[in-house]
Amino acid sequence: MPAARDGQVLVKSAYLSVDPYMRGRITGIRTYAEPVNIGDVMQGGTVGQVVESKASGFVPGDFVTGMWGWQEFAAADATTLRKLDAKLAPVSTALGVLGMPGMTAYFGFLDICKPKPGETVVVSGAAGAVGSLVGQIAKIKGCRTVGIAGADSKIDWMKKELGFDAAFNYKSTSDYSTKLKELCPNGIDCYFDNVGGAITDAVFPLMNVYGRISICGQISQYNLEKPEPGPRLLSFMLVKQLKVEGFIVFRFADRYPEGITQMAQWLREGKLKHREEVVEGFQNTVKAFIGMLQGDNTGKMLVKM
Ligand code: NAP
Ligand code: FER
Repeated sequence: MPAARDGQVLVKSAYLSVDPYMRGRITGIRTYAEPVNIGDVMQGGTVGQVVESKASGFVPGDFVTGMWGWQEFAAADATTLRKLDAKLAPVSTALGVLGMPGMTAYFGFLDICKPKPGETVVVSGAAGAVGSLVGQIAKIKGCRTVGIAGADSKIDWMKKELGFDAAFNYKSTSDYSTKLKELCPNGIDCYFDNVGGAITDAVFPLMNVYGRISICGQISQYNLEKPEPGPRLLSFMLVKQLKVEGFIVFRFADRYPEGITQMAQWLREGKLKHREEVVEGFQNTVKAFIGMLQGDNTGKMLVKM
């Protein structure tokens, strides 16, 4: 059991987040962040309750969110914590729709794709934490929305509950290009890419002139031991005059209050739905993480302690 020092609080975890980026953190390779090494605590977003406080502004019982990772208790610096109001929204939403994935959807789509009413938006990974929100934001902005995901139950949910205009299951579809042409008769203006690989290869040739592509994730590639050779896509960028931009959500950190306020308002107004796939028990965290990478989740995958 850790002990809180001055300026710290002792927190008891309530929810742990499992996210695709964690796969990259355990490769031992440094990117913008240090890798998690063997013996380290696995890093990740967390929600918990204050047990003991040696910091002003926090009292036992407060719900907080932070990055203390996969552990049951932690002594966390108060400066790394954000207090949550359990009356405003269930605290687990701080790891999903009102947290990092929500901000990824909001800023990564609106700021990079700059969608206009009537445009066609394609979203890959469309039934997951980020993609399910992107599709709904696109509808709020008046776009025609087409989603791609890996299970019939996910396709049903996206079309019946989330308002996607069309969607298909990439695991039971052999020719993505023909399917996309059928579902996007006016071509594609915006593509929000969560997955990369063969799905993205099929989207590029169907982009309209001045189309915009937001590269959010490439989950189909995260587990590969060597890079996959792919078709050459830059010619499509040239002749269609596309804008393709990758981003990491943390670049928008100073604008999170705006994003959280807007997403919370859409939730209250019933314009935005969200779903959580909750795995119970700390001992099942690794199972939840691997399951998320394999598509077990509809919406945001969480572990409840
Ligand atoms: P998620 O979509 O909730 O969960 C991952 C999903 O990926 C699975 O449910 C699975 O659904 C799908 N998937 C797994 N392998 C796949 C494959 N080979 N091809 C196609 N789909 C596959 O996860 P998330 O947290 O919302 O993240 C979605 C993407 O956004 C990830 O690529 C992640 O790295 C990225 N992301 C980026 C940022 C950023 O700052 N740029 C921030 C957050 C997330 P199916 O059943 O559909 O296969
Ligand atoms: C993600 C995929 C990749 C993500 C961050 C990254 C915050 C960053 C990769 C790296 O540079 O290590 O889903 O989410």
